Amino acid sequence: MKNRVSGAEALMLALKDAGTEILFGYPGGAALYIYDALFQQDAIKHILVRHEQAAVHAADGYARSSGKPGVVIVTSGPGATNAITGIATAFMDSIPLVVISGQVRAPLIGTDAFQETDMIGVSRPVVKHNFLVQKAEDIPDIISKAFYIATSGRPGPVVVDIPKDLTDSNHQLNYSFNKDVHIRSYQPQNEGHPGQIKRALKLLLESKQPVIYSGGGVISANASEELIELARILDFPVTNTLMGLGAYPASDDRFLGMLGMHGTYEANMAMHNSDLILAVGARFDDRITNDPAKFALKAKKIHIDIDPASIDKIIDVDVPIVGSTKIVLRKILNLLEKKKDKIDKKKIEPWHLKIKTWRKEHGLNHDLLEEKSSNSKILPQQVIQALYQETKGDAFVTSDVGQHQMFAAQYYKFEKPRRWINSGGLGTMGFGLPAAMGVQFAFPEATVACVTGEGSIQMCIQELSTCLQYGLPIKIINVNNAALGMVKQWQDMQYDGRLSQSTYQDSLPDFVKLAESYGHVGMKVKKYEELKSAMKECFKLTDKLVFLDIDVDPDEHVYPMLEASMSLADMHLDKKNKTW
Ligand SMILES: Cc1ncc(C[n+]2csc(CCOP(=O)(O)OP(=O)(O)O)c2C)c(N)n1
Ligand SMILES: [Mg+2]
Repeated sequence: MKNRVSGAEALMLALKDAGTEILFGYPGGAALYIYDALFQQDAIKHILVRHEQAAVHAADGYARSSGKPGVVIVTSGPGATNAITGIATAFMDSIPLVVISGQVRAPLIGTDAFQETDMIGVSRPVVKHNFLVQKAEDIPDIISKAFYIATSGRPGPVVVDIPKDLTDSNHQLNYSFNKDVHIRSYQPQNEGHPGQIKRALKLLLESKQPVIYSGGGVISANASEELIELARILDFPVTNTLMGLGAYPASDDRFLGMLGMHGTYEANMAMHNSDLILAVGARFDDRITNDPAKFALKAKKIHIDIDPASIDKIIDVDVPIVGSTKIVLRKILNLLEKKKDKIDKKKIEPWHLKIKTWRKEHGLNHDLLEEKSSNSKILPQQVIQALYQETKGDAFVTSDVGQHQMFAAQYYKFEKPRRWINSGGLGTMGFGLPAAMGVQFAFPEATVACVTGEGSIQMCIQELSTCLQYGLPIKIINVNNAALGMVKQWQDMQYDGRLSQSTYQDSLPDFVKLAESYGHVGMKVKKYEELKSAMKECFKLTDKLVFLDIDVDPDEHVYPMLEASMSLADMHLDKKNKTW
């Protein structure tokens, strides 16, 4: 290796030394020295997307599915601003990303130079941290720190903005890479306070009506095994947030399904009536609590979270434990091992019976797939059930945002973590397809399905071209209700059915032809009778991208649905019935 390298070469070496195997990006003026250095190496593969937003979502899908940080490179100005939605999406869901943005030459910064945007300023509210590189010699250290910050503590996106002149061949530096990062002002607490853990244990052993409420923090810390062990030892029911699905196997009897805005009746009722909530890697956001002043008033609360800022932010808790969900759960398990005689599963039995009654009364109908409607229209829930059946519950499923996302969360039973990939916090339409690309790059042999809507898919449809270039056999399941369904549902329910700008007046494209023009296979399904066979045919084409465009009943709503500003027990159960 050359001793003296340029900033661009140092960047490539540092990315490689930080473990990068794949980069998602799009070139432009301010990044051209970097792209030139990329051209002259073969350690890192680069994926050329068709829009920078998609580069970030793809890196994000790669990170969510593999657990490794996603890496992105974009140019300055419009390249950088196009990346912002993707960065904000990752930030809201605590996904580790390192995003390199080119910047105008250092002497031009602040002069409104061509393609200049203050990326540090623009990205600040939606990153965990950002760096403006000031000297070429700093590049290796900054990259090392960026990966450390992105992946440690509560993970998140880190932006590294690099002025073009620092990557040219005039600046030569001696390259070395320091993996042992130490930042005095940033030291995540992983261990959990032993005193609080003991207090938590006492509450866990006393409770008669407990619920484990677990979220994305269990998945990001790979703590699923510990969660399952704890629930089984204590015989506690478990509910997952939208971000936490898969952390606890959906087929287990103790699983209540998702909670919150479109959570199951039994999950929301169990939370509302519980005497103890063990929150693990979940953050009590508004889609979960409904009115915080009415949230689970009878329950004591234990909150395990890596981010101290999450604790007491929305709901005051009795026992706060700042630490890695994996480490803290393991410590609780170790203590329980010595107190096995104190575990009294009998006293929880009536609670399990109560939950069973709730499930019986208003639980999700898992036999829908077998029920033909009188008009042969396909229900969106049936699409998800057919997908589940065809993939045997073992696919990676990405989704976009809207009704189809909620139906997927409710009806695809996730057994493993990192299989359900969706934009929970920001709710970004356009996420599904590029995220699926990232997943497919992380797992080239795996079955990857993107559940989407005709609205969302059009927000990053250009990525069909990227899929052709790299031969990605993604299965796009377009739940086509010819409307911005979730918007329409709200307008139906809260705005007297005035459908303001939520339908397209017959202007949708022919998705079959569209898929074909991009070089893929397109299939249309209109009738219930065709659904299962079409799904089968779609997944048989293992080496092809298939766009399955399925017309569904446009009048279907997602239920249960919480009534705003009330409690978790105040749900619309269908178009006519509600709980209050
Ligand atoms: C980028 C973006 N713009 C707007 C919204 C608001 N929004 C939420 S759901 C939705 C409708 C989505 O329509 P579609 O993808 O067809 O899904 P459906 O609800 O019909 O299943 C809209 C517009 C959003 N979440 N993201
Ligand atoms: Mg739609």
